Amino acid sequence: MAGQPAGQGSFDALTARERSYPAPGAVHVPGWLSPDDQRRLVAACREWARGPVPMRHTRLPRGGVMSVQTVCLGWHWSPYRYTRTADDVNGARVAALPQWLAEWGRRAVAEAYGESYGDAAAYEPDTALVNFYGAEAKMGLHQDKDERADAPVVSLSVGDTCVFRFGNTENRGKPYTDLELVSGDLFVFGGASRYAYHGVPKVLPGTGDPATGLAQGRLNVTLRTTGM
Ligand code: MD3
Ligand code: FE
Repeated sequence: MAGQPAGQGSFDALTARERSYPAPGAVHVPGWLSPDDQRRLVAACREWARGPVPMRHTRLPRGGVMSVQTVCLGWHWSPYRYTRTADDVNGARVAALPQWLAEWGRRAVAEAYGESYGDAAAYEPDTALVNFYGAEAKMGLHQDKDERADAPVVSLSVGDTCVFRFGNTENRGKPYTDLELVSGDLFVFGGASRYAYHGVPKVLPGTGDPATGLAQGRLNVTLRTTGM
């Protein structure tokens, strides 16, 4: 910030959340998406939510429905597989994963891992899951293991802050770490963290900035490589 007396530090710097490495292969980069990028992502999600496959609460095999609403790009995820058509919704083929979003994924992997990752330019996500959380939505602890490739998962969050629970690779129990995911945050999960249990125990309503285009709730977009 301009006008700061030398050596005093800014309020921003005192409260800035720093990059962290909660586990091997897991990188959290707060504020990675600019306000413009967040607005662009919200606007795109709003279009994807309309179709060709509408955003909906995924039905679970035993009769439940997820509290989160989801729409997929590239491949359609339904418990517990990927298909090209949304046979559990309207049978339509999902929209393509746009090049610009795959490019954000490559930039995310490159910036999160730096030199330590083999070839971020070769990271080619082929699906995105767009999740919308209303005030009451949650996601229980689970592993993402329906992909046949072990490439990293890139997670982008916009809107209300949530509590994100990041666990171990063995079971749903402890040890786990709770951290907040704030609008604009990037998280990359690769290597030893790729099959860690994780979930969203709660959203903190009213914490998002309506200037993103999202008046309420939380959006999370994950980029993945299905290996299909
Ligand atoms: C850790 N989504 O869609 S993103 C999911 O905020 C999912 O909507 C959550 O879990 C959300 O499957 C969490 C963070 C995340 C995503 C994928 C991971 C963490 C991960 C894959 C492996 C390990
Ligand atoms: Fe997940």
